[in-house]
Amino acid sequence: MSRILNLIGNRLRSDAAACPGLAGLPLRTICCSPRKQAAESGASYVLGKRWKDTAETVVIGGGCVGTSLTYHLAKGGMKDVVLLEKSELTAGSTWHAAGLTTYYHPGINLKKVHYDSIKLYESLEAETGQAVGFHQPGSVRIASTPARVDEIKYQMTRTHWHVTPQHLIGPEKVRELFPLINMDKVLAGLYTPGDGHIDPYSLTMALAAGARMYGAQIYTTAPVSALTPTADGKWDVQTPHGTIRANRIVNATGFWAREVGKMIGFEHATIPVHHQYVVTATVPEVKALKTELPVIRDLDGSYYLRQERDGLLFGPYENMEKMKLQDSWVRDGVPPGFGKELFESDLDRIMEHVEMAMEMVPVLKKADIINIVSGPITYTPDLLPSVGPHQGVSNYWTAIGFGYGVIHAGGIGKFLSDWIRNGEPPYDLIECDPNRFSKWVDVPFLCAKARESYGFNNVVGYPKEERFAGRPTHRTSGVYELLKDKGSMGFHAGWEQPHWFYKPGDDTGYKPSFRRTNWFGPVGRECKLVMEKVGVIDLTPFGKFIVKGKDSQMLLDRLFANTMPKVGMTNISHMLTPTGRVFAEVTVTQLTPGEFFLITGSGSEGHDLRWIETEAADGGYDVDISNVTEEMGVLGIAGPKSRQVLQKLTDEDLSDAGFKFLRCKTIKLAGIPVRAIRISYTGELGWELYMDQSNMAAVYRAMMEAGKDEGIDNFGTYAMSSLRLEKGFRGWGQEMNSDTNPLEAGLDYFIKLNKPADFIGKAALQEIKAKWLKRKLSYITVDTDDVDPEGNETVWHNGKVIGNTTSGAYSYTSQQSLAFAYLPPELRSVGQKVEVELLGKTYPATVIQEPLVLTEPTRTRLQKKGTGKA
Ligand code: THG
Repeated sequence: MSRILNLIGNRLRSDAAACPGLAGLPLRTICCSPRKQAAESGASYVLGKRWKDTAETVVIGGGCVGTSLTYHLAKGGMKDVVLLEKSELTAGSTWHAAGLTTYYHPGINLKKVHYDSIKLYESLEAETGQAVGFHQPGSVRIASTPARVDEIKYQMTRTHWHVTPQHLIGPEKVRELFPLINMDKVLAGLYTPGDGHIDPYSLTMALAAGARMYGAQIYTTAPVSALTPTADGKWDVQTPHGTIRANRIVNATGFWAREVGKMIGFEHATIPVHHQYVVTATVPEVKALKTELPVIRDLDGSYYLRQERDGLLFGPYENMEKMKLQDSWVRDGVPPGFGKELFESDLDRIMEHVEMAMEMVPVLKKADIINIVSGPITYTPDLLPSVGPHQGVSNYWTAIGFGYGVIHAGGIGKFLSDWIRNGEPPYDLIECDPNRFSKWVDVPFLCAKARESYGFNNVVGYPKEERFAGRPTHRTSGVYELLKDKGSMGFHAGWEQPHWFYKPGDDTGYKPSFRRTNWFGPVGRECKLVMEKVGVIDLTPFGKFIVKGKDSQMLLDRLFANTMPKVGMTNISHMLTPTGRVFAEVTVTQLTPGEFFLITGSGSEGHDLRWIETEAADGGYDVDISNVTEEMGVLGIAGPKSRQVLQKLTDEDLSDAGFKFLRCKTIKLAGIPVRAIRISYTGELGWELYMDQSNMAAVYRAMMEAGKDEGIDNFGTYAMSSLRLEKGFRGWGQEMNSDTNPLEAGLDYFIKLNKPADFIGKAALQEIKAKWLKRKLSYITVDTDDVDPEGNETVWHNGKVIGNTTSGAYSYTSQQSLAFAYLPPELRSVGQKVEVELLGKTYPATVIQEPLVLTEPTRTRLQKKGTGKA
């Protein structure tokens, strides 16, 4: 180690001034001084290329992401695709990236992105004639604690129903694959063949070559100086060489994304962080190897390590206190002209990880470090990129916030190109929707979250993971102060919402686990409360919109597959994509003639709003759309005694005849006006009460006081999830999303193919209906022990993968584990036995009839029938 430190002291500088030192950078890294290529004089030519005045799509930013998008658009047949790069291709974060590629991603959808990237990178050289330096020695994620082994098993069941190959291997196999490892701490490994690394510079050049080959125009030294929307929804993209009129623009500008966003009034949620990696000189033991070492990720040491020529390269992720943010770039802007430059390296900051790496791979102790690269990479609050059309403006798309740009570039370029060309996303990628962030993200939040995300890069990924940095934001409901110390809070779209509540004797706080943990008992208590008495829940995070105006009914009839409710009524309606998949699930209420109130889940506020606004603008509808999410608070009250409690606070007739299921009325509760809808996602008798945030505390206190005799209490979202599952209610983003059609999701009841309006997706759905469905949502019980399904697990039958769960929970009412799962039609009849994989074991599961527990309206109907009153 002292040798390394000496070397650092004497030889190492990796900032731009020490440019010649970069000769030791990985072979494929090019010199850091930009080629001095001035634009040719005259406005109509740039670098010898004729300037185009118009374009179908202008992609701004020539890193691997922007170049990949340009390649895919052009290859997909789009004419007039232009890429504008302010200095030269790869400048920014691409050129200094470590270039790792992996099939692994803990998310469900991102696995597809990684897969598409790798498949593209494998074939790009043959297609473009440009070498890309792709090495695929495989990778091993190393587990050195029992929790890690569980994490691997947890991840495997989420992977088995994908194409990605993955193997849980023992320590001996780890050593066989990576002979230089010290086995002391190795318990197991997750081996992924096909993983490796690629040369980001060559990759970008190959994508650019491909893009040009398919007809795209790439201009370098073409910085965008202004973006001006035109009256017809297009953009004037201004550069020193001239202006391009574009039908759409895509911001793919990496750490410049905020600067470009500001040109049109957005503060994008991205921030540069300093990422360092260390490159060694030749290591004799590495040189002596016959085959290239796989990439290893020492998760508890929090670094990746791979072979670089005959040496090693390793990159650590420091913890959130130590990591370095480039927050001055957020506050003051990126220094003009920053291109192929690096930051001053700082070995002290990563010393802990260097030591851990030397322990795990002892040859490192003798290795000479020839370079430490410290470059800016962008982070978002949740480490996922922001990819897609942006809400609030027409024809502006983003592909920004990539912490792992090289592995995402290929797949995201394809995803976005498909979406742009086809008008709908090719598959669900809601976690990367740019509209998951909006004005509630401020700079302190962004900084706190980027720190946390960076520091937690290799943290154990538990189900129901909760992260606490930067909370609360200004999105707290009118009862937050009353509830915040009473239970465990969850974070949804910037809001704090209780997961579950504490009682004396409970083991409190956030105790994550792959198995049932401290909330398991208390959530059962809350389910019982709602099933037998009455509970109150803060539902403020719902996204809430008002759509009104002359054409409102016409617009909604076009957007939704259900018939629009009459005045004073509510229904559940789905927005479908043109190919008939479920883009959104919304409850719709007609408040007054032509005035509609739309309510969606917290995670889809901006996602749904953007879709509605785009259709309204593109279709020329005369409507007024407003987002009332923040000003409006929501309390849910549910349970057999909820009517009795509410009735004490109002003169309004709340009887079943006076206030029917799925009706909406403005009533006064304890003298306070609230909009009440008789609906409850618990399936029990209940109301949702919409009111001004400032009235929430008073209404909450009045209900708690009025309900004392009935045993009223709080419940949280965990109980809600279990209760809705018992009733067979589907959840958007789980049972249905833009990967599923409503017929396979069993939503037929809400889809009105015979309604006169030609709603989006209708024709496609008619076609789907005429065909045989390959899979259908099924309802299963799972015979587990101390672990419950939570969704996305593999379903097996006779040793074969036959499907996947979509959500799961323990049903306290029926005392068994429950899940929804997609199964092939021949294996989904009631009584069918299948198996669900959980933490490396398969558990017996049985297809059952829906629902397991009757909902209140159904129960009421049945009871009435039973007593002959129906
Ligand atoms: N409340 C409100 N809006 C919402 C939700 C909510 N929007 C998003 C999401 N949740 C919508 N999901 C549902 C799904 C089912 C039901 C309510 C919201 C429901 N279904 C009954 C059933 O299936 O039996 C009634 C259906 C019917 O008869 O039409 O209640 O929770 N405001």
